[in-house]
Amino acid sequence: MIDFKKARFIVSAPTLKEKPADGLPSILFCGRSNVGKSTIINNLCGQRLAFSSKKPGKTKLLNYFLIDDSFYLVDSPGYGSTQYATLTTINFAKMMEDYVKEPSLKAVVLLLDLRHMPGKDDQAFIRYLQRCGVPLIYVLTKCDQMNQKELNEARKIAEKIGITDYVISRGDIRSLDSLKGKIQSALR
Ligand SMILES: Nc1nc2c(ncn2[C@@H]2O[C@H](COP(=O)(O)OP(=O)(O)OP(=O)(O)O)[C@@H](O)[C@H]2O)c(=O)[nH]1
Ligand SMILES: [Mg+2]
Repeated sequence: MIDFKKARFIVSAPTLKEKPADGLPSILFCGRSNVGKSTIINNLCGQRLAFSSKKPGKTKLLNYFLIDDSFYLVDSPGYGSTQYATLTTINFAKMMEDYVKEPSLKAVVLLLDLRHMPGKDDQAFIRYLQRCGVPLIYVLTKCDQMNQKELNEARKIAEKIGITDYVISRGDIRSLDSLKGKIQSALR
């Protein structure tokens, strides 16, 4: 069993050149700005390691958090055609091109807020990762803010774009355990 609570910040990397050189496996968290990437990393670790904010565009670099001395959870800046995506100091597309070639990348955790239809950027990103053969773990975030009708709607949208296996994230223990299980499997 992985001890997610044994977590510490290691480095903020502007490009993959600055990532830790130990070759340990990494799990990369991606999604549009404000979807909840930093928050879910904090929830997984049970501590406030990653900076989250009400304002989009908070995370600006690749932030490496070492978990249980064995692998990294990597927080990333939001992508997409939002004004906030341009606030980041990294070139997201170029970073991903490099990252998918990294043998250390075990999975991408893709966060989607399906109160809105996924944007073209989300869909292009999903197709890209599928083509590259990177294992994808889908998380539907902010489900705690949805009523049953909205949740059903979100499920329908997910199905429509071919997402059948996903974690419904409400920030509760059950959804976090489910995500931990998927991360653990990806690391095997
Ligand atoms: N209700 C609810 N709010 C959430 C959830 N996850 C994140 N938030 C809120 O959404 C806002 C953005 O969260 P962040 O974790 O900073 O989002 P991010 O994806 O890291 O954003 P960037 O770093 O800007 O790309 C914060 O105000 C969080 O408290 C969730 O599951 N439920
Ligand atoms: Mg963030």
